[in-house]
Amino acid sequence: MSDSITETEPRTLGTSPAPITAAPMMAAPITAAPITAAPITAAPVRAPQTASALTLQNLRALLTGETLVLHISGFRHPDDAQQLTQKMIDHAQFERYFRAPDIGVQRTGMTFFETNGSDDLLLRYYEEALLGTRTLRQVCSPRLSPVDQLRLELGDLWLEGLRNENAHGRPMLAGIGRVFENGFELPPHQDILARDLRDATQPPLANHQPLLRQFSANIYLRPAAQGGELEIWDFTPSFQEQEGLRDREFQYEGIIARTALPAPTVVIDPQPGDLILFDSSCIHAVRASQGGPRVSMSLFIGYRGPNQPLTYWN
Ligand SMILES: O=C(O)CCC(=O)C(=O)O
Ligand SMILES: [Fe+2]
Repeated sequence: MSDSITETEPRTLGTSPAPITAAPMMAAPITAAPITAAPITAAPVRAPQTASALTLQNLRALLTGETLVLHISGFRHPDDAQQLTQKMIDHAQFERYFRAPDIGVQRTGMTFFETNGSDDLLLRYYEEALLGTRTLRQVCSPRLSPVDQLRLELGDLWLEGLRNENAHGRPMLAGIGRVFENGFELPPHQDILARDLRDATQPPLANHQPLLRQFSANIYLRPAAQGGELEIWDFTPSFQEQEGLRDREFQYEGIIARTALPAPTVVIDPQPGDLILFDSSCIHAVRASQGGPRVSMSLFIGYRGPNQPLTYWN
């Protein structure tokens, strides 16, 4: 079984399907079926790993797909997380995602995912990317931005290095802050660069290689007083399967109906200063939070194999 995320997913149904394949040891894949589909009965298979620091061993286990989620507690000191939360709230500018305006989650810089189908937005993304990266660093100053710390630590461990994802020959955004508005969930979805590239108006560079895996990395600065748990399903539907599971209540077509899903494989209640990394092609969601904004910072990490540099972007 191949476990690569391909970049050749069809733009529309029915053309040269090359789905994202299931992770190793997955439950039997469901077939694409619309709203009437029976609930998926994905068996919980891969366990989360918790640790007090990133190591080459726990990083490798995550990258190779052995671990579903890597939870580093105390990546930043809780006091530090509190100070950074205040800086973010006082100095960062947040807005909702252009592509998901009905979801109460706001981010600092505009992300690549939002450029879909628009030349203007793609241009704007690249024009603002470097400024967005630097602004987030500036907001954290004189403290080290948790996103920068993550880049440094990954670079220390991964001898093949770490570089900007560079899909189009221009620096991509590297790091966002996020606030989750009171009472809003981030509904089940997948984050897959191949799909975002397919939706962009410019093809990637000719030498742009597909990723084997993509990870979401989040550093939690201010978790919600109630709710705000991260839910992950050890299940990676293909593009066609995802379309069959779509929740049409939401504007963004990548949202998956909760009613079509079994209980999540893992539910994590992040604490201030924690770092959590997980395979973002697996369905994941954030439960509705109450009691002040849930504040975090986020970065995608790309993996192309043991002898390739890791990459990062938003
Ligand atoms: O905030 C979280 O816990 C996860 C948000 C998310 O969907 C992601 O980082 O891909
Ligand atoms: Fe996500």
